[in-house]
Amino acid sequence: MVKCKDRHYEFNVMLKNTSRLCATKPIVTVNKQFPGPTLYAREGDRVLVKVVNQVKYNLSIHWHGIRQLRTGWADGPAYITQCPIQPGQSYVYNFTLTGQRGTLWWHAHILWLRATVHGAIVILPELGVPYPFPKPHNEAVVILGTYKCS
Ligand SMILES: [Cu+2]
Repeated sequence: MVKCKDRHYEFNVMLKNTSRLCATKPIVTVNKQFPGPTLYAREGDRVLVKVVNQVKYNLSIHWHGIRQLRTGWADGPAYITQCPIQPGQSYVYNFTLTGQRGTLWWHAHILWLRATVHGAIVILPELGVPYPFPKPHNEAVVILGTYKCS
């Protein structure tokens, strides 16, 4: 029997002072992490992410590449599948990982916020199901991004 879990995450979208190359300035982050937190789940799990908007911009989070089967409203593009989450408001994304595994990513789906509001989603196979390749000795999540100095 397959045991599926609920995976609860809380994403507090907030400012963080960050130094990169040329200057220190506040950037919009999730939980003051840049890149944002890595979300881990197994195929078949239900993912519940409470996004709390603590910045002054409207925003939404898109789960890039996640199949939204009968949960289209959880996909995330602002003004397309949902109204943006307004400052001071929160929204719970609720979707089930079905028929896919591997590493994807999530990102803000509005304006320029995706430049700093993004992170990885690691979908592991169901418990007891091996990878379709020899088990790696080690795994690391790599996130590529750009950061503009202005
Ligand atoms: Cu995307």
